[in-house]
Amino acid sequence: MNKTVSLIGAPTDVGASVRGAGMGPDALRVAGLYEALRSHKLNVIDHGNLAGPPTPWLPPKDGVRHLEEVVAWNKAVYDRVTAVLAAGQFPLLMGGDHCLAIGSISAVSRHCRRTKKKLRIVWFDAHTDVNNETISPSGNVHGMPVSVLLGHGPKSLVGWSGENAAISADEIDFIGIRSVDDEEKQAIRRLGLSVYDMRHIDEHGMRHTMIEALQDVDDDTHLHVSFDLDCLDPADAPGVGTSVRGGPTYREMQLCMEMIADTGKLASLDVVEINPALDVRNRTAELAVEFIQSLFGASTLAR
Ligand code: 6HN
Ligand code: MN
Ligand code: MN
Ligand code: MN
Repeated sequence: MNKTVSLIGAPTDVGASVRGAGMGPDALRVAGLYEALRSHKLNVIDHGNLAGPPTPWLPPKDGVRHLEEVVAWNKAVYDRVTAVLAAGQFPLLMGGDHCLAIGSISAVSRHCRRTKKKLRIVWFDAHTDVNNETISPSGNVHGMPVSVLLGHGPKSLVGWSGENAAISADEIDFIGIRSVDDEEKQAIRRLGLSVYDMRHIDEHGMRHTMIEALQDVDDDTHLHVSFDLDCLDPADAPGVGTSVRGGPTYREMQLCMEMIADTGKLASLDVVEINPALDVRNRTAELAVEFIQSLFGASTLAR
């Protein structure tokens, strides 16, 4: 039976620093995500967009911006991802900003525990998103999801998977990192996170980096990819709110996607931080669709 991919739109910028990521789901639809997946012989269901509160656009309170609205959006994501996984389908979350990974990965974590799968996460990003409400320089929750998933953050966001920590530090690898806040650096060290920053990629090459990141993926693994489009170089992906120069090249990123497809273990995906208001003719969403096709096994020669 062919795999069924469920597209879940979460049109919000509630955790972001600039407006516009809420248009991400439609940008991906306009770029032909549904048709692209269908052309790879996948069943695809577009569930449309989840509903949630508007972004109030207020300053942080107790170190966090829009906590109540962030909780509401993530709850909607958590419930839908849970339902899609329970139905035996592949959840593809179309964000929205990266705070939504709290809901999606909490649901994935609970599912893995229930089905006795080993969870592995690859986090593609320019940033590590491991701030919390006491150290974040901005209060924007899109800079905090990893910390929350590790069990550190506002009470109303922590513990959704059934455990205080949805994931452990050894279950996540970061690729493409080149912007980390000062106190975030200390948190990374304290937590013992595997961060493959751009210097590592420059020195060892993307192939070697991905071999390391994927080394303990086995038959019992549920592999989750959290793909923040600002991981890419802004020359290729200008439509993001927090761009940082010096990212992986187009070919390096294609190689990542192809190596993940080769594992055959990809089981859930977040595609986040696409901001059409900052983009040039939907280029970033179109690029995302290309990479998603590679994640699902498109390759130059094999069919
Ligand atoms: N993202 N480290 C910065 C902050 O505000 O915490 C930027 C975070 C960016 C988050 O792109 O998903
Ligand atoms: Mn991110
Ligand atoms: Mn980022
Ligand atoms: Mn590792």
